Amino acid sequence: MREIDIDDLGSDGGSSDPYKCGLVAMVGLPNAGKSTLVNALVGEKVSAISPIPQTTRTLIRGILTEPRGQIVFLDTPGIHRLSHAFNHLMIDMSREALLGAHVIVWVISLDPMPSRDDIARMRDLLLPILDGRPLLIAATKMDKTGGHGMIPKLLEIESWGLPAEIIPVSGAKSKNLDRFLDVVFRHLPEGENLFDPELYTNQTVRQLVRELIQEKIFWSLREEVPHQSAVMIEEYIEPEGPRGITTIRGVIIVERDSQKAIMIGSGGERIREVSEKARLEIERLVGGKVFLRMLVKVEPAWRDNPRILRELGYIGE
Ligand SMILES: Nc1nc2c(ncn2[C@@H]2O[C@H](COP(=O)(O)OP(=O)(O)OP(=O)(O)O)[C@@H](O)[C@H]2O)c(=O)[nH]1
Ligand SMILES: [Mg+2]
Repeated sequence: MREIDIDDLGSDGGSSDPYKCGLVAMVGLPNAGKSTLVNALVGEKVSAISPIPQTTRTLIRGILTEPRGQIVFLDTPGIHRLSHAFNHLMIDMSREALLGAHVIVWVISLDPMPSRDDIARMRDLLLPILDGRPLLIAATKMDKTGGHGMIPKLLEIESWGLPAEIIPVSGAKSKNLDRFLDVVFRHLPEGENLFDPELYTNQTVRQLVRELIQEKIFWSLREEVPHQSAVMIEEYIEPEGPRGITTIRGVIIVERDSQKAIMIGSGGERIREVSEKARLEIERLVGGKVFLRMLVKVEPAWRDNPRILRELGYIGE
């Protein structure tokens, strides 16, 4: 997390600028690069990233506090076409973020660019609900286009005629983020911190752990298995002393026996790989040794089952 430097306060001649604070919804199509951008802006991994669309499933808040103000970024599930109840929930979460935000950022991938249909769908969703609020376009993945390749793509976005300032950025390579933040701060309302400035997310450690394990599943498996899986933390025991071990027991839920076999892998190879990769990141998160044990369980049609969706925290009590 960025430290607040007392010398910085007012040292840029901007001491008379009011302190700003607000909610900034980051929305867009699946795989656009929203979570990568939020993590880069906040400087910590608050949200899982993967090459598979629909990685983000819940509303995740990434908090950035600077001498000039506090931004609460709302990372949202990508807006996609609907099927399961679970997918409807994901879209609802994006909509909820959109309705409550002070600034709306449409994250658009420069490479690959979205299709015409997808652009029209997003525009139809966003424009009617702006209600006078500022819309920004974060044209991300600029590192993939090369300097010259970027210009025609930015011009194309401009030709869509949206009432939005367009800022090219790269979440993966942390490019142009300062400029992006300047623009966001310009549009934020005055206000006091919404969250403790020490926090970089409002998620609990358990939720961050779940997000990290889910991310490793997305990276280790392809096709439909990751989407049809979910992680539950059944037991989380804090270490006894400063050098103690955090014990975590969790379950990966899948929909069918065949998926369970894939998730476990031959001789347990796959589940070991997922657990090992997750464990290393969780150790970094908690700052100590971790014992992580994951089991795989079949729960047919869990994505349409309100009881399980509630247990997983995807819907409220
Ligand atoms: N080269 C490059 N790749 C990026 C950048 N941002 C994201 N990616 C890649 O794009 C893929 C999707 O990134 P995510 O951040 O998970 O995208 P998302 O919009 O959060 O996706 P959903 O949660 O599924 O809606 C991953 O493979 C990222 O590594 C970028 O700035 N440059
Ligand atoms: Mg995401």
